[in-house]
Amino acid sequence: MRAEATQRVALVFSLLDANGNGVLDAEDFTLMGDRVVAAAPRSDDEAKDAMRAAFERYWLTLLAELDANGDGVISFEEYTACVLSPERFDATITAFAEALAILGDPDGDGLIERPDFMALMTAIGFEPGNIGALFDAFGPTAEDRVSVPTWVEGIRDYYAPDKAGIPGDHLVAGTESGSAA
Ligand SMILES: [Ca+2]
Ligand SMILES: [Ca+2]
Ligand SMILES: [Ca+2]
Repeated sequence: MRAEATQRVALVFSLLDANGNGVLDAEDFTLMGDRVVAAAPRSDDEAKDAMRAAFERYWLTLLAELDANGDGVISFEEYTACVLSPERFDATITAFAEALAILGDPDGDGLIERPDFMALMTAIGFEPGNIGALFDAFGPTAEDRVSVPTWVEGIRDYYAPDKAGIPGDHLVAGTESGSAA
């Protein structure tokens, strides 16, 4: 596994632990779903329901695949195993990525505007400076938008164990100097 992949996974674990108890549990994903949906006030109910459902599916998949000791929560050690067999999470991650990107496209034109992107990614917990760097790395249009498929692919790459120097690495950078490819 690439070091960058380990760093990406560690960051996501810390953000997903929304209730801050040190492990991933069902409540984390309810809290996170509510938080992300609240950051998309212009999106319709269908998109919001899909986002909440995607967070729930995300949790149920983690629980089914990674709870090695069967205690009903996912420790960091258990979580890191997810990057070793990404094929088991591919469908869930893809569904999650699509729900998030569609939530970020309230006017349904297939393009994500920077303020919507910033709002959703801030709700998840990423650093604003890093979110902006990620958006730039996606190569926005002259109108400062990125396509839904670009974001979906970016999320999928984020979870890939063999990827380095990808746009998603910007999210891990503590400062803008940490993102060298
Ligand atoms: Ca937790
Ligand atoms: Ca466990
Ligand atoms: Ca749009």
